[in-house]
Amino acid sequence: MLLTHATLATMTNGYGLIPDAAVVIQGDRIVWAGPMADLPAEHRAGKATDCAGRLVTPGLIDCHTHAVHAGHRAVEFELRLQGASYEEIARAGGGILSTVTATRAASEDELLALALPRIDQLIANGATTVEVKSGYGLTIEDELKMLRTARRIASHRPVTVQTTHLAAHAIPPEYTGNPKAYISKVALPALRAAHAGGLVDAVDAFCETIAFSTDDLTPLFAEACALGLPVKLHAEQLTDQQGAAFAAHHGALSCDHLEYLSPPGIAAMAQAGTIAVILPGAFYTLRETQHPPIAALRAAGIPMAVATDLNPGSSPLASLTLAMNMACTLFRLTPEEALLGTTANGARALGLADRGRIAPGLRADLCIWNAEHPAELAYRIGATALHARIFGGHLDA
Ligand code: DI6
Ligand code: FE
Repeated sequence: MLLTHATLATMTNGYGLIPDAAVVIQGDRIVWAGPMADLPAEHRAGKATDCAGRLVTPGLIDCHTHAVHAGHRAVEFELRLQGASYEEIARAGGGILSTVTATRAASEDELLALALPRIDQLIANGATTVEVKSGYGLTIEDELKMLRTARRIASHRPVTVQTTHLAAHAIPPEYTGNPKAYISKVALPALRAAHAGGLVDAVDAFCETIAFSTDDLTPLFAEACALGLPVKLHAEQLTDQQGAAFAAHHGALSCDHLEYLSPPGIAAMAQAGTIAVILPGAFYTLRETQHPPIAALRAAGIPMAVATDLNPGSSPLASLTLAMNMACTLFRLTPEEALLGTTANGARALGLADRGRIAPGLRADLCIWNAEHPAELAYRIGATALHARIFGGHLDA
């Protein structure tokens, strides 16, 4: 396949813009990308798709979602608008645990049928790689059910799915007041079984007063390291638990949320090369007022990714371009940082070296947009500008 007359944002050195460019694809790989004038003669013969000046970017990467779950929490949305906080609702047995009840009751086929329309919305806004977490099962079997469902998505839709084990998401009623017993009796055996079944690519946890402490999580992260699985952490979302430093000391791929991140966490992340995943959908939904320390992250040279956090409680958001808009308007990321966050840095947050930029040898996952300039992707609100998407060298029908 040959793309001609594209405005390329290669995402190498910022946007890495190349006007009037061509991209050559063989199989599922990019084999050449550069100015039309330099296109080697042997590649000119391919079947050409004329982009007519349209913007072409890497396929977008959503590195943090909870897209597999049952039920919704619109009633909690109403309660929060009447003044209840996210923590109050969680402590009263709502919140994550209400989604756990609905998810436990659903069959694997039902969960898949509920997840696919959410994945379709992400795809319609340009996603080609989506991370999906467990964490609404909280029994060994229900966590495995969620991970099997996440794996099945990729055989139903043209998208790469990376699965993350998040059994340490909340303490289920059976273990109230006993997080350590929950970790040893459920989270650890679930992790070993998921790993043995090839169901898990990374391990995550929710480090928070309403969930788990770093002390509770030590055996889980030790087991992940022993199994050779990378870790990541929901850190410093609602309070500062020093979770980011804990995760960074375990070589974490990413720390996510980070509204209450403090200087020791920033230093540890910089030292470990941990990516900061910015989730403006949760900040917006919870009407949070504390901003993640963007300027300090930038100053420390910590790469930032941007994701939807698609989930029924704190972020019912299924558009990466809208997440990019929110990251700019709410947190003052530049549009260039926002697009790096859903491409090159989103890939790094998942430990994927084969995507996120447009360069020879990388996967041919591309978006063709009805746009002239890459800043348009973060600038528009709620209207997708996607013209076409290429996944693994195949143009979507
Ligand atoms: N933080 C979040 O924003 C999501 N999980 C987490 O640990 C929210 C999950 C939910 O409210 O259902
Ligand atoms: Fe999350």
